[in-house]
Order: sequence, then structure tokens, then C-alpha cells
Amino acid sequence: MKTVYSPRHHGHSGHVELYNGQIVPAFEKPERAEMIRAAVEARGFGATIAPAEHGLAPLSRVHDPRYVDFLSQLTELWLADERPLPILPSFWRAPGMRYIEPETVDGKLGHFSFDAGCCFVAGTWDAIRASADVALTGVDLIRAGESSAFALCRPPGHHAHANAMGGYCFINNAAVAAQAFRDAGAGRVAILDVDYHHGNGTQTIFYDRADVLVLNIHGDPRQEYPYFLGHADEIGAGDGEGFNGNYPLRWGTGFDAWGEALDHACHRVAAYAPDVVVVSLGVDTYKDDPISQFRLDSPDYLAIGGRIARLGLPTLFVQEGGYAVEAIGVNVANTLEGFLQR
Ligand code: OKP
Ligand code: ZN
Repeated sequence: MKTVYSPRHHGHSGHVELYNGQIVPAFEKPERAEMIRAAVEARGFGATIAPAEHGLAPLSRVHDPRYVDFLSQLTELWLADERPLPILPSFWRAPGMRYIEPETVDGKLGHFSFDAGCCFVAGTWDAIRASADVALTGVDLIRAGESSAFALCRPPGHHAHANAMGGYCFINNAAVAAQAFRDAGAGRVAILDVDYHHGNGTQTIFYDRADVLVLNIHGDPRQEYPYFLGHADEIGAGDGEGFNGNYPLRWGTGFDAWGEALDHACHRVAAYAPDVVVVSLGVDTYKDDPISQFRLDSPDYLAIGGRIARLGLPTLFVQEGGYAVEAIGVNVANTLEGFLQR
């Protein structure tokens, strides 16, 4: 299994987040990707390759082009106003307010975001583009006949909506990849999101579509971020009814219950018989994750990879979260190793 990686993720660094009412260094930091790369390379799964440039067109297949424009122009717009970096949104609409894109940067920031989890620094846009190219190059590998690939994306993507950033996510790399598979001729794509947090962006993007099955195993939104989506009764709508599935689990969940949810989700994937599976691979389900509340341990990730492998389907792993930096590499590498031992 090849790994797709770009050092351009380093441009998204030195940023901050609001955490428990304090401005703190961001949990989603460059060391994460480097720990993953080191661990995966040490196991010798396959070559690490650089992403190919795919441009912005594949991003606009799942995102509003005006949102992609906004991301591409944000830093320039902010600096033109003689403001210091970083950029952090802090104004949002309440239901009942208007959906009209404001002309000024603070208004645009609120219009195109849903929380303060997306801090912009000078290299952020370049890192976002590289991250999407990493996912798209993973798609290319599988289209060229590889049975699996690992897209070491950073920043992550699964919280990003068609027209809004949030939760450390700007462009929804997994959604872009799934759409690219469809555009290349795949009839059905399944997205299995095993990150600790519900993939609200991915769910929303494909909610009314039957051609992309989206399944999420995550912290119950009654307790956990993103709070306002991810309940079990969200099954899809219109043509997409029956093609979205959520497995919300309570704080403290261990691998017994989590693994049962995975097994159920895998049966659903198998019944859907997709041409390809995209795994949104977050390892913030780990017991010592600093912002999460599940209790998976490192050997459990071998079992997760093994269960996904039993589907016997072409599989693109797309990196999402995981914030216990000292264990993130082992946990990701264990998942891939469990998959490869099929
Ligand atoms: C991104 B990914 C709640 C803080 C939530 C945002 C978490 C974003 C996670 N106390 N902060 O899904 O790993
Ligand atoms: Zn997460």
C-alpha cells in the first residue's frame, strides 16, 4: 500500500484554537502528520509518493465554487485590511437570518464557517490544496489498479460542508475523493467514517444521494462535538433515504461496543456492494486522545483494519483526526497493517 504525502501541510502551523474558553495552540498540528508518516514508513507497507496537482475543479464538484473562491482569497482579503494573522471566524447567523454573502471579510468568514475551529495562517490555503491533492492522488492509485492506498491528508476534511469550514476542516477530502471515483465511472461508493467525531460535512454533502453510502461511528452528538448532527435517526432524504447511517456511541465506549458497530456498518457496506470504499480514518477513538472520550487501545486498530479488509473491496484510507501525538502513528499504522494482513 502506497502512502501519498505532501510536506506542504507544514504551512498550516502556528495556528490557535478556542478551547475551554482559552486561546490555545491548535491540537491539529503538523507533528501529527509527521508521526504518522514516520510510523507508516517504518513498517514498510510501500512507497511514499508526492501528490499530483489536480486543480480546483474536483473540489467544486462537492463544494460551492463561491466557497472555494472565498478560501483561495481569504488571506489576501484579510491582509488588504491591514490585519495581523491569524484569521479566526467569530460571527455566525442564527436560524431566521439571511443567507446573503457579505462583502466584507468578517461577514464572509461567518457566512462560510460554522465554528471557530478553522484558524487561517499564511500557508493554510496551500496546505488545504495539497491535502485535497493527496486524496485525489490516492484515487488515481486505485483507479490505476492498486487495491488500496493511504492518503495522509492534513488538514483533515470530514467536518467541512459544501459551503462551510469548521472542526479543523476546510475542504472535505473524503467527499472530494468519493466524487472523483464517481466521476471516473464508479457506480457506487461507500464512505466509512471511523473518526471519533461525526463527519457532519460528509453526511450533509451526500445526504440526498443513493450513489454514495455514508456510514459514521462516532461520539453521540448529545454529548460530543459537532453536537448538532450525527443522531441515529438521520437515514438520508429523498433519493438518499436509506443511504446514510449513524452509530452514535456514548462517552467511555470501548472496543467491545465500538467493534460491534463497525461489524454492523461493514455488513451494510457489503450489502451495498460498492465499487470502492473510502475510509475516513481518524484515530481519536484512542483511550488517551486529549479531546476525545472513547477507550480504544492500540491493538484494536489492527482488528479495525482487519475487519475492513474482510470486505475485499478496493479501499482508500483518508486521514482525518487523532490528537494523541505520541500514539497516532502506531494507531494509524496498526489499522493499515491489520488491513494488509487480510
Ligand atoms: C476534528 B476531527 C469540543 C471541542 C471540539 C473541535 C474538534 C474537531 C475534531 N470540546 N473541537 O474530527 O478529528
Ligand atoms: Zn475527530
